[in-house]
Order: sequence, then structure tokens, then C-alpha cells
Amino acid sequence: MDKIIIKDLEIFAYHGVMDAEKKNGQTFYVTTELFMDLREAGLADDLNNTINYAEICEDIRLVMTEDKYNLIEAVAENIAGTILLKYDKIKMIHVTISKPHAPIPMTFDTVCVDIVRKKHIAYLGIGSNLGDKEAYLDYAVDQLGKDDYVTVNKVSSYIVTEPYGDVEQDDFLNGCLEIETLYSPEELLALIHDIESGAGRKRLIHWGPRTLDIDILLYDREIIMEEDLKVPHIEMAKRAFVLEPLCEIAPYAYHPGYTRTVLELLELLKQV
Ligand code: PH2
Ligand code: MG
Ligand code: MG
Repeated sequence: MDKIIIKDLEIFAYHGVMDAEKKNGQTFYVTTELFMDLREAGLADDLNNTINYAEICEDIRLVMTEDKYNLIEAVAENIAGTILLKYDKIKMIHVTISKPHAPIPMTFDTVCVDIVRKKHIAYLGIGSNLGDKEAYLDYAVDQLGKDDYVTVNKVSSYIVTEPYGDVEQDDFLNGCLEIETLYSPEELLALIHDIESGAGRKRLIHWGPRTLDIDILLYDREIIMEEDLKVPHIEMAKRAFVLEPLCEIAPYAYHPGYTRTVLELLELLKQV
């Protein structure tokens, strides 16, 4: 991917674990690589099609000088988050904070923290079969959208579905969303649990009736097999109530386990 690079932007600031560092300050150097498509700007020769690097330098200066952090890790994380949130065009950022005058009683060139952060695309399934089902699904979409680190790109129609599984219960209302997020899968799961609790979800019967269920279906092309989090959702290929709404918003989204698109999975399921 194309990128704009700002090398060793010099900023005097007061970050450090030691009291003296917070009192006296020192010079830091910030290098950022801003990953974005530069072709349109290149062809049109127009600043409106890209981002103004002078503005980015000012954003970095503000993060560097408005607060005093203990760790350059925290400085880097804040710069990455601030810039990714502010600029839609920037999809990924590489930040290096260099601290050549760090209090180390030895000779060294510099010490750096170096991080890469990006916007992730995730697909979520939502379902409800208790109370005002439509209001609960709307609540999920609203709450996700309100979070600073989540943008809701697309929402499918809501469809009425028969309960899947052995528990006898009321029909579900199901839907799917595409989101863009700065959260890791684990952080996203924590947010989802908060939203489910906010909808009065009680975890009583496994697979039983619920006011609101939100599942991570896909997260980029990652495969995660942790005790409390499995992505892609392990049952999604068997569930028409997931694949149908998902196919409406993302027929060509890719399942990295089955190496098939959502559309292909839905067609395979219909053949069973
Ligand atoms: N969720 C379940 C179990 N069964 N059936 C339908 N139709 N829709 C659901 O969302 C659903 C289900 C457990 O997550
Ligand atoms: Mg579920
Ligand atoms: Mg769930």
C-alpha cells in the first residue's frame, strides 16, 4: 500500500517514569508511516484527495505535549489512535517514538517503541427472541456506533427465523452488521458483553432465549481459537439465520477456515 512518511519529527516533551523526566523534559523524535491510497491525489495533483502532512505533524505535537505519559508505549498508542480516528483515508499507521536521551547510564544511540495499528473489518451477527426484539437489535447497532473505536458500515435487514438447536423457544429476529474497528478481537468481545448486559441479557440456559445476542462472525481474515473466543464463529456455516443476512451485506466476505465466500457457504448450506 502507498504511504506518506514523516521522519524524526522533533518534539520537546515530558514523558518518562522518572520524576526528573517529567520535570526537565527531553527531545523525542517521532516517525510515522501513514498507509493510504495516494493514486487519486497523484493523478489529480490535489490536496483534497490526500491528507495534509503538516496537519498530521500538528496532531502529533498536540498528543506529545498535552499530556505527560510514563511510557513511550502510551505515547505511541495515543498517536496511532488519534490519527486513525481522525482520518478516514488512513487505513494503517506505523509509529516509532525515539528517545535518544533516555536515562540509561551507558552509551547508546537511541531507544524506540515501534507499533503498527490498523482499522479492522469485522462482521457481527445479532439476534433476539425475548421482549421487543427489533428494539434490542436497534439498541445493539446504536451502542456499537456510539463507541469511539467502532464505525458501523452496513446493517442488514432483520429477518424472523425459527429457533435453531434443541431448545424450544420463541422465534428469533436476526441480522448482521459490518463494522470497522480499532479494537482487537478480545477488546471487541468485551464491548459486546457490555452491550448484551446493557440489554438485560441474563446467561441462564445455554442457547436459550435471550434479549440480545451479539456474535463475532468474522474479523479480517483472522483465525482465533481461544477458550472464550473462536473466530470465525464455529457454527456460522451451518446457520441460515447468519448466512442469509450476512450475504445481503457481504456476499464476498471471506471465511478463512473454509476458504469460501459467504455466498458460497450459503449456496452449500442450501444444498444440504
Ligand atoms: N441463536 C442461538 C441458538 N439458536 N436460532 C435462531 N434462529 N437465531 C439465533 O440467533 C439463534 C438460534 C444461540 O446463539
Ligand atoms: Mg449466538
Ligand atoms: Mg453469543
